[in-house]
Amino acid sequence: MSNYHVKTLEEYFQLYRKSVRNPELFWEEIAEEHFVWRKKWDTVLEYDFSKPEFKWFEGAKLNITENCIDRHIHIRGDKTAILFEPNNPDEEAEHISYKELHKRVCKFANVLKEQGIKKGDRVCIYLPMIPELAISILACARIGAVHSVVFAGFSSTALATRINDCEAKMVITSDGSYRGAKTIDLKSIVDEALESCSSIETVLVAKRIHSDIELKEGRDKWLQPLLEEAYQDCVPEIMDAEDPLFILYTSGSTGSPKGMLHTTAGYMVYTAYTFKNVFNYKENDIYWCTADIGWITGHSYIVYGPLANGATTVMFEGVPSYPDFGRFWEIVEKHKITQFYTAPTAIRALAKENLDFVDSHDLSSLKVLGTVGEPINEEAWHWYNDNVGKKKNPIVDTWWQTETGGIMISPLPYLTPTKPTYATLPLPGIQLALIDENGKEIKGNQVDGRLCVKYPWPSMARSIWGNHQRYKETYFSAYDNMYFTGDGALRDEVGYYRITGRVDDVIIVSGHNLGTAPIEDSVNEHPAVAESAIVGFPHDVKGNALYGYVILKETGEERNQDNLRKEINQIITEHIGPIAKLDKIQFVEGLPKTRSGKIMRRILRKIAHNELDNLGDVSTLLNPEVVQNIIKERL
Ligand code: 7RM
Repeated sequence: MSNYHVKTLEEYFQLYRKSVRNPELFWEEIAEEHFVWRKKWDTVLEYDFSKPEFKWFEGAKLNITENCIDRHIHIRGDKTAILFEPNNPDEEAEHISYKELHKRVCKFANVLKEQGIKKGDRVCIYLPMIPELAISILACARIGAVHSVVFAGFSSTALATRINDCEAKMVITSDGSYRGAKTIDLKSIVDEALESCSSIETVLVAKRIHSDIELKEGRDKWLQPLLEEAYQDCVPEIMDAEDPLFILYTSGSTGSPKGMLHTTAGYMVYTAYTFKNVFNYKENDIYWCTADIGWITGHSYIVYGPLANGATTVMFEGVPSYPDFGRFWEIVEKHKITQFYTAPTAIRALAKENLDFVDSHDLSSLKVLGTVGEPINEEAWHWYNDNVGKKKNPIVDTWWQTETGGIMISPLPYLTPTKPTYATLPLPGIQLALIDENGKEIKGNQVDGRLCVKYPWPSMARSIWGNHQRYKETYFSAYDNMYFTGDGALRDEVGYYRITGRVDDVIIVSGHNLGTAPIEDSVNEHPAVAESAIVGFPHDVKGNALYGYVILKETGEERNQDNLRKEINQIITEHIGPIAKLDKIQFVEGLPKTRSGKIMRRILRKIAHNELDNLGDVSTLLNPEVVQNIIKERL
C-alpha cells in the first residue's frame, strides 16, 4: 500500500489513526517512498513547544529543485511542467517542458551566482505572474538562496518594508506588468522603494511590456541578456533539511508584517503529499490554481507541490474579468483543465455576472474543484457546484494558512462526502484541537471553539524572520503545547470541521459573543445582497453594536434602502436571533480587500469607530479606492 495516495475513505480513517498512533513512522514512510535524498535523515522529528523549536528530517541532505525538476527529466522530460496563459487571450500560451524548465532554472541560477548571490542570501522577487517568477523562485532554491516573493501589486512602501526586514541583497523585477486592460509600471515602484533600502546591491529586470525605462548604472541589469550568456547546467546546492527555503510576509492584525520562515525538507514532503491527495492528481491532469504566486497558495500549489509530483501546472497572468467575465471558463475549456482551485471571493464576483459566461464554455474536462482563502458561504458553494461542477465534481474546501505551509483540513475528492461550507476532515498527520475560553480542550462532537493543532507537522513555519519572540507569542503562547491558528471552528455531529472565521472577528453585544461570519452568511441570503462585512462599534447600552457594510447585486432597478435594511434584519432575526440585528447598515460599492480576497475588517472597524487618522497602510489593498467612499458615506 502506498501511504502517499489515499484510495478509499476506509483507508483514510486507517491512515489517520496510524498517523496519530505513530506520527514519526507515518511521515517517515511518506518521505522514504517518494523523494530524492542525497542523504537520509537521522531523526524524523525533534521538537519543543516551549522554545518553540521544530526540526523535521534532521541530518537529511537534499535540494528541492532536484525533486521538482531533475528527477522528472528522464521519465517525463517533454511533458509540460509550466503552462503559461498570458493576460491577452490573443497572445499564445507557452508550454515549458520539464527539460526546458531545467535549463531555464539552471541558467537563472548561474546568473544569480555571477551576480554574487550565495547560499543563505535573501533575494526579493517582485514580479508579475510570468514564467520568470516561478523560474526565479526555483533558481534561488537551486543555489540555496532564500526567496522572499512580494506580491507585485503591493506599493513601494510595502515593498521597502519587506526588503529591509530581511535585508535582501537583490530584487528581481520586470519593466512592467499587464493586468486586464491596464499596464503597470513596476520598475518605478521598485526605484521608489529602493530609495529607502540600503541592503540591495543588484536589480535584475525582466522585459515583459517593453516599456522605455531607465536602468540605474551599476545597480540595474536586464535579465534576458544575462540569461542568454549563462551556462545551461547548474549543480544543485546540497541543503540541510532545516535550511531556510523562503520567507513569505503575511500581514499581522497589528503592526509590521510577519516574515514567515519555511525550511526545506518538511515543506517539500508536505506540499507534495497534500497536492497529490487533495487534488487527486493523476499523471495526465492539467492542474490550475488561480492564485498569485505572491502568496502562499501560489508557492505551495502552483510551484512546489505540483512540480514535486511532476504535474502540469498552469500560471495565469491575467484577471477573471478580462476581456470579459468568461475568461476563467474559456481557459478551462482551452487547456482542458482537470483541477481548478480558486478563492471564494472570485466565485462570488463571477456569480454576480450573467450565467452565459459559464454556460457558453465546455467544462467537461473538470474533475475536482477547490476553494481556499476564506469561509465559503452556502450560496457561493452551490453556485460553484451547480454551474461549474455541474453537480458531478467534488469541491475541496481547503483550510490552511501561510503559517501552516500546506493544506490542513480538506475533503479528499470522491472519498469524503462534502458538505457545503465545511472544510470537513483533517488530513492524515494533522491533529486538531478545539479549545474553550478557559484554555481547555473541548472533546466530542457538536462543539465549537478556537482551532489549534496539537502535534507538529512537517510544513509548519519555523519562525518569524528576525523575531522568534513574536513567533512564540503569536502562535504558541495562548495555549501550552499547541499551535494556535487564530481561527474559530465548529465540529459537527460526525466530526466535520467548519471554519467560522478569525476569532478576533468576534464581537460582544450585550454580553453575547457574536461571530461576524454567521451573521454575514444570513445577510448574504437576502436575494439582493452580493456580499457583506460586519464589524462592531461602541454602543452606550449594549457595549458594542453591529455595523454592516453591504454590497448589493447589480440588477438595474432602484430599491428602497430602508425596506432592504428591514428585510436584512428580518433574516438575521430568523437565523440567529434579534440580538444579532444590525444597528447600522451602509450600502457600499466595494469592501476593502487584501490581494488574496480577504475582507479587511480592521479598516472597516476603524471607520465604524470613527478612527479615521490611523487606518494603516491601505496601499496593499486590492481596491484602496473604495475606502474613501466608505468613509464619505459612513452612517
Ligand atoms: C491559504 C491562505 C489564512 C486564513 C485562515 C482563515 C482563512 C483560509 C479557508 C479559510 C475558511 C477556508 N493563507 N481561510 N482558507 N477560512 N475556510 N477554506 O489563505 O495566510 O493568507 O490566510 O484564511 O482565516 O486563518 S493565509
